[in-house]
Amino acid sequence: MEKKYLSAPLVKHIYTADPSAHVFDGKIYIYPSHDVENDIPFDDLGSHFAMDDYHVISMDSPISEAVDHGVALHVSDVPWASQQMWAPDATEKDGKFYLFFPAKDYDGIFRIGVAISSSPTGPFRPEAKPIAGSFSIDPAVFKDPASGYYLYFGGIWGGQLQRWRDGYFKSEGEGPFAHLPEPREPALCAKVVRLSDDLLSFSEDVRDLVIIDEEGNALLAGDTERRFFEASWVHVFNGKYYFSYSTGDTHFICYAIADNPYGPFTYAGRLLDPVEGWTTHHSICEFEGEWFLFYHDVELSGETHLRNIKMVKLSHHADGSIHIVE
Ligand code: FUB
Repeated sequence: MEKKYLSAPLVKHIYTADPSAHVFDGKIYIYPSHDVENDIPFDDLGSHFAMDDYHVISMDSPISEAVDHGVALHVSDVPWASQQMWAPDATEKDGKFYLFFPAKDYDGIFRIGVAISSSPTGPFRPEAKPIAGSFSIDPAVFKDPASGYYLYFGGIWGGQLQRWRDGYFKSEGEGPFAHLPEPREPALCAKVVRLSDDLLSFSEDVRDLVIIDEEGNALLAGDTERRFFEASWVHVFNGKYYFSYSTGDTHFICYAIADNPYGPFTYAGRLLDPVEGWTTHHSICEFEGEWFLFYHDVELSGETHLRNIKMVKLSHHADGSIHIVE
């Protein structure tokens, strides 16, 4: 059967994934992972995602050409990082641009770092150390007009979230399934924390972002079609906070809604069906009153670790629910 795709890759000369999109000064800026070819065997820890730099992609409008601005940050420029520059995000404050990125430190533990630039396209100058108290992957920075900047993060399996217990990294036990809760236990939560005024540190203890069902019960670890896996994102629509995320091994992008940035968030449904490739990771961005979903699949390569970013229109129904992208 002939394959049909909903939209085309935004760039074709490099492999890109995990697109975090924002509008700065009237233009769209996308902060993706930069996938690279390698010979590392596939495993459930994502070792084959062996990226070592970031490029920033910009678009004057949703129908404009996507422009690659070259290397914005390389792992060799980050004193604390050894490998695996996974999904980043960025924000703007007082004319400066802040790139938040996860990478493994020299002990093999994922941490989250910040790098700063005077331009949204970089180059970004990294801080000497990761954010104190940071761990796991997939940072998403959210600017709440009402209350400041928040960082959402976390990912299970290769993202190591299950290995953090009581503030310590459990080094014993190998493999993605070590330390995961039992199916009848509450699912592991994404994390949320308010950032300091300079955006370089956490201003409070990291909190669990709890997703509850319609009866108010926290989702269980065995509820794999709804529980959080990775790829946090937050947007605000009609005064409500929408937390969207990947369910990982069941390949959905789902969302949950709250009245405040911390939650609890009530599960509300799926917004993107499974794409071609194992991973799915997205962002949601408003441009001149229209909403867009940025996502990835593997149309260009057919290989799970060589992805390409795409975008498509997204619509909210009158009741606040999101029209699923199939
Ligand atoms: O790109 C590496 C990892 O794959 C990301 O951090 C996850 O969200 C998944 O897309």
